[in-house]
Amino acid sequence: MEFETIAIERKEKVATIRFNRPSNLNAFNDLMISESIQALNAFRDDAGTRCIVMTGEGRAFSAGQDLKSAMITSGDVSFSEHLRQGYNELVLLMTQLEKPIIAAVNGIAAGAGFGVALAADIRLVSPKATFMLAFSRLGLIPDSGLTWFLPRLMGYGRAFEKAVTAEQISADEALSWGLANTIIPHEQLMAVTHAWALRLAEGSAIAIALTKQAMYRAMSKSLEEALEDEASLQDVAGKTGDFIEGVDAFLQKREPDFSH
Ligand code: T3D
Repeated sequence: MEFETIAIERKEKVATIRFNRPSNLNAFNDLMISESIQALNAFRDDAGTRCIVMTGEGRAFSAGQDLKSAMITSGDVSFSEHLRQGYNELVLLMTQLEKPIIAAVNGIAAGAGFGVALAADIRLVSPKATFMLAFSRLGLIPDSGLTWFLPRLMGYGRAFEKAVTAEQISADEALSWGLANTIIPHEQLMAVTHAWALRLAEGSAIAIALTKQAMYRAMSKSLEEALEDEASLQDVAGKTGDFIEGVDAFLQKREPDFSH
């Protein structure tokens, strides 16, 4: 796969997508959105890939929509179409993908870049990472899933405050408000992320896929509906070789091998 705006890498069942427009703080132009979608689809279909990492080249994760792109500067824009065919597709693909995605947040994640970071399943962040809802400074509203993710993760009050003030959220705040899973020293971010990704890659792929599906579905369900969904998905998980291997491993007092 040849890409212009992203760099990709495969190492030991872990695929990495690195946003690669550092001179613009990895702002998303249309090509970077579509290449990210293309790469995610390819890794979804690649049996050898069990976990995906997304990160940014240089000092940013991503500064969001490329404000210098023709899409913005021409003044002749259907935002709704641009969102539907771009960020909405990317965010939905990430959340529906049956493989875990880790965002290694190496620097600022602003606007749609913030949304993309939140669409990952896990966020490992450098102390240099900051998160920013830049939209209000442009007279826009949060998009790319941010109105859905943020109140769920850090509560409506904080989400609304950061949306209307566009103040940056530090790595420490992100950790204490549930946006980040952990903070990792900057120089070790990619090595530690790879270790996390390998751990997920070695887990039961079916159990991870169904857990992701069940949790996203539960967020729009009643408790009764979520319990019922868990029951039917557990039927799927319980009929796999991974369940047999997991029980065998427990009884034989060894680590399970889910590598098939
Ligand atoms: O339909 C739709 O798609 C609408 C959807 C919109 C989604 C959105 O994402 S809207 C939000 C867009 N993003 C922003 O508003 C953030 C803009 N950037 C900034 O506010 C600042 O750059 C940062 C706070 C992120 C970082 O500040 P700082 O001082 O560390 O860096 P800088 O000097 O501002 O930026 C460095 C370079 O990156 C600079 O280029 P230059 O002058 O050296 O040639 C700057 O212009 C460029 N850059 C930063 N952000 C963007 C960008 N270029 C294009 N688009 C950007 N978003």
